[in-house]
Amino acid sequence: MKLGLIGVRSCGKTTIFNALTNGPTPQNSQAKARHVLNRIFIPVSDSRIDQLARVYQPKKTTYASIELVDFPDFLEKGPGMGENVAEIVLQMKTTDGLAVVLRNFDNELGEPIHPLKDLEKIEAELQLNDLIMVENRLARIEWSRQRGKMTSEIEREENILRILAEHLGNSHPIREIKLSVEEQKLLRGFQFLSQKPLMIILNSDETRFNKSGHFFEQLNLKGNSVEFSGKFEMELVALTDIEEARLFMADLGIEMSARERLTQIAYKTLGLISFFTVGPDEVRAWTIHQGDTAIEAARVIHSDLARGFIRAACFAYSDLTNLGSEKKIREKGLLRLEGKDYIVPDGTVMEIKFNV
Ligand SMILES: Nc1nc2c(ncn2[C@@H]2O[C@H](COP(=O)(O)OP(=O)(O)OP(=O)(O)O)[C@@H](O)[C@H]2O)c(=O)[nH]1
Ligand SMILES: [Mg+2]
Repeated sequence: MKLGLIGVRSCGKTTIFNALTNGPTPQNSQAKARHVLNRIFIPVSDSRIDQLARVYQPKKTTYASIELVDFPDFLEKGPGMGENVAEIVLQMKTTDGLAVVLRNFDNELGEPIHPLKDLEKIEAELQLNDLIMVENRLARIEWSRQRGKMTSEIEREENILRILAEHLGNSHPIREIKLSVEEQKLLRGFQFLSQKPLMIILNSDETRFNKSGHFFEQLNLKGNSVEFSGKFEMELVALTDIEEARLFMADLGIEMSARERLTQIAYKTLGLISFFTVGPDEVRAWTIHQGDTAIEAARVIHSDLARGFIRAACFAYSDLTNLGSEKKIREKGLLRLEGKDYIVPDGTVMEIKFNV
């Protein structure tokens, strides 16, 4: 899963990225000059994995992870950005979801703080990008029509694109439109930005943190929201004394680490769940979407497992904690063999039987 950090200029994207890694990434300024994007895989902490590791004592324990990409301000079309804007947009298209960072701190220029306006600006830009794509495609379809090259499939595409164009023209994101499975398929290739799940990170300074009350509720209506104190939390991760860091966090009323808060909200917004594979070599968590089937889960592990899929041997993590061992799970008949269309529930321990 890939998550993009976006936002207006200097809202604190890189600061938050650093708070989610282990402090400032040294290549930042150089990378910025070369327009190389900062990326990192963030482990998804999960006490179930810790418990599974205690049971199986594997050589290696691997948490699920979310890839985070720190995007520069893509509204910035100033000198040096030029074709880079197109490149940035292309990269943004490859993400599974977007997290908009909103400035809630005084900046050096003393500009007013207006997170909602910044959010609207970003949303408008995402929609504009999509609208341009839709209109270009519609123009090409029209050209096909004039040359007598229409097919029923292109006509269906045209119909749905017209709906999108109207919707976008009225300043609504594509994610608000209910699409049939067939329509989703027709549109998948466009990778529309305003179709991507969107979450919000309110980036507050220490004096504003945890004091947004009603406003934060308002923000939550626009999308799943979480509050960070980017600069403060970036300094926290640099502390080697964990107890000291905990005290600082408690002082500000932060209950979970930045990583935990981010991965939780990403899971919620993207509709993600975890399943587990276990054994003496490795205990590992994997990320899939709610509603994904056993074969889709197999594909996340390796395409060969999906290609040669025979059955998935499954049991529930909760059965293991209740009964204490896999042996007891077998005795109780709670180890099931499921086919490729089986919808995998969160917390399933799974072994894919396959043949290639
Ligand atoms: N007081 C305060 N300042 C912050 C906070 N987060 C970021 N800043 C400051 O805001 C400035 C911009 O931060 P960056 O993290 O570089 O912002 P950015 O969004 O990555 O900027 P661009 O990539 O240039 O668009 C820096 O001077 C930060 O120190 C915060 O939580 N509180
Ligand atoms: Mg930055």
